[in-house]
Amino acid sequence: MTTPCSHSFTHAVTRTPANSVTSGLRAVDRGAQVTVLDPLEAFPDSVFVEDAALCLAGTAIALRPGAPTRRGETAVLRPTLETMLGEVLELSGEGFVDGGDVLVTEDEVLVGLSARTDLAGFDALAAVVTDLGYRARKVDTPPEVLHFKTECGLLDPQTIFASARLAATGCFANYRVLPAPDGEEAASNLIRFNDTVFINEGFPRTRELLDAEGYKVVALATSEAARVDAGLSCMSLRFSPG
Ligand code: CIR
Repeated sequence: MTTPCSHSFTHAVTRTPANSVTSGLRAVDRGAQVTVLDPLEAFPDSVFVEDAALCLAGTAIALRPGAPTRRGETAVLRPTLETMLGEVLELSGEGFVDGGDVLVTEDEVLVGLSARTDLAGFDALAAVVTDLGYRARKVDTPPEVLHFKTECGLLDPQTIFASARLAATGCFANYRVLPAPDGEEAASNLIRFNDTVFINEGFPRTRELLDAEGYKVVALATSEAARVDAGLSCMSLRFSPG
């Protein structure tokens, strides 16, 4: 016979969580509603939803991705945007804009000209965001960088985390810039989502720097996305419906 003990057991029962566990009861709901769309086999880069639309001030703007193989992504995304945000605004003309080239701050929309985003695209987007109450500013993306936001991300209304080479272009002159540590430029593409800063995993000095600055940091595994030139921000559209 085993000796009785209040913390000694030989069996336990548990249950695999249901998908609906996200709707479980809680005292305070601190979460966000995350919609995971179905995969689109016809569009190999469609997981990078950020490039096909811009959500701003409770409104969705359909973008026109610069890569020919990505142009159809916007049409497939549009019904979801309409359901969640109502009427989707369109770009006039025939220019191109990838969402990865668009950094939104409190009152400004910085648009990096790049291999994917051209001047006509900037002009069209500038007209739309100006109507929504933002200033649009055209900036440059260094030639060897895919998207403007590949090397920067907003930490708070005044602070931008950016690679030294992007900051050196002077495009963030009106902001406080935290430079990415040398060798950790790929960490620059981070996301501030409510009180959390999500960073790409594998950048210990970036983590240390942001911890020291008082940000709540969560690192996510993105090495598979990096194989197709992508980082964190491109895999979501973040918004609050108006
Ligand atoms: C592309 O080249 O379009 C994709 N393989 C990667 C897109 C990454 N998007 C982003 O950084 N915004």
